[in-house]
Amino acid sequence: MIRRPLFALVVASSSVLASGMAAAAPAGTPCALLTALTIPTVTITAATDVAAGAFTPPGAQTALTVPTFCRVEAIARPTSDSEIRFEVWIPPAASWNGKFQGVGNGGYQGSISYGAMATAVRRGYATASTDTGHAGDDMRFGQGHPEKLVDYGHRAIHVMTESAKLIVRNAAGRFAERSYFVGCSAGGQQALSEAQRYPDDYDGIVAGDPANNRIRQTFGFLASWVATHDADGKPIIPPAKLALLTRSAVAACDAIDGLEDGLIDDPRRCSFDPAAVACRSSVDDATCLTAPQVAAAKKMYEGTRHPRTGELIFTGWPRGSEGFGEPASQGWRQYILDPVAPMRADFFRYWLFHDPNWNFRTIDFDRDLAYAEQKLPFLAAVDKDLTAFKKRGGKLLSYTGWMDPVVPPQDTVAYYEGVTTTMGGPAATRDFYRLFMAPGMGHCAGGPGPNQFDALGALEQWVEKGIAPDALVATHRTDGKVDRTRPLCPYPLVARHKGTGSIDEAASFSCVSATPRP
Ligand SMILES: [Ca+2]
Repeated sequence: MIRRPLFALVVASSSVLASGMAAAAPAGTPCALLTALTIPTVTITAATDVAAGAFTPPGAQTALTVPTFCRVEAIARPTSDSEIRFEVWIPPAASWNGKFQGVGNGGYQGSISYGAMATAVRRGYATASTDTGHAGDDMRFGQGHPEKLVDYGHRAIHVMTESAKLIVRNAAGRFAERSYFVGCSAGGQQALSEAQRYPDDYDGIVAGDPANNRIRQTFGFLASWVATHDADGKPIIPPAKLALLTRSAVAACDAIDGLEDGLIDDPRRCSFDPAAVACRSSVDDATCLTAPQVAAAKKMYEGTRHPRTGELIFTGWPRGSEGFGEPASQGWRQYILDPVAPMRADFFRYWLFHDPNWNFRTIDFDRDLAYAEQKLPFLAAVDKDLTAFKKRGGKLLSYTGWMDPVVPPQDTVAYYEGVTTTMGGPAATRDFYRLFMAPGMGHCAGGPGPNQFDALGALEQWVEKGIAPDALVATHRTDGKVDRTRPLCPYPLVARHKGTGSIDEAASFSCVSATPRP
């Protein structure tokens, strides 16, 4: 008799306790206490609550607009030579979308991609970025530090990813439900490297204008610099004539795709010969190209061939990419013509030959290429076998501008076609990997073609709902106003005008098979 009420009371208390536990969010660790985590080889140096509003990243002049988040700063040292800085930003439980997003880097820059992190956290993601193990873009960081090169090549992104997942788990009290990686340029290489080397890291990967063929691209930069500079190192083609080349190439090839819209749908179909605008006399004026200028442009299109076998070492740059905008980045100036020496020549000096006095004119495109591919394979991401990534259910969404003057789009297409062959054909590849080519788009952004689109949104649909992207609707803006929309189609499909409706409206186009190339 005495026990009964007591028993009932105990039961009642436990059920209150149980329902209370079920209703509450899983117990996470308060932000400031995350410094106490003991992840092997990782030191958390700071963990601070950041208030919504303006956040000015270290060393930056302008502030980013951010929601409230927990900012974790950390250093990973997977080897005794490593010093990989990374940050993890975690939204509070109420605004977290339950997902994690790793973001990529640009070029050789050793810096945390704060802008991309702000974009991710605004979208509700927990996010992470790393400096890839060095500061700045001076390539001398790798001299005498072979492990730092591996960190930059691929390890830093992986270590960041594994550590960030754990930090998010501890901060939120549970693991993220999905993980995505988003990157363009060097970030596109990192994206493909993750799919190839660390297939378990991400459920979905966005690889934009990927610089994944890094070793051969570096040889391509050098060959193209030599082909476009005179013996004194002066650029042969002035900027105004780059614009002339683009105008002439577009005029010659615009209609080949069946629609005169100022865009070359597929520059591989364009055989514009710069000799068509050669000067008729010895007078060199702004409306024509001299013989050396014609020869230099042709070499840019042709790419770099192996001196002994004739094999294409690295593809040339597409017709249309010469100079489609005023900034040096919208054409061949930034990476080829403006530099006083071949871009990334320090790759050879400090990473390959360990000879600061190396003269780039002594390069041997036979033996030196073989040596580089033997010694530095960890710097490239060119494995065409994505079986493990496909098998774990991963989805890979890639895109590239057909006017990209930095990473030649033909190389991105060649990688996609190589994977298609390796993975068992187009249908077996489309299941998990799609490539969207953007006519008239430059390197990651910009250009006369529609070049803004939500790749991550399309990937989320694919990963989370099984809805594969059949097109990405891209917009082009002039002075902030949308003046053209157009579907980007999964390669090898192309957007074709239906015959009615505005050529500036995506709805007037459908994705169809391209006619075979001649
Ligand atoms: Ca056209």
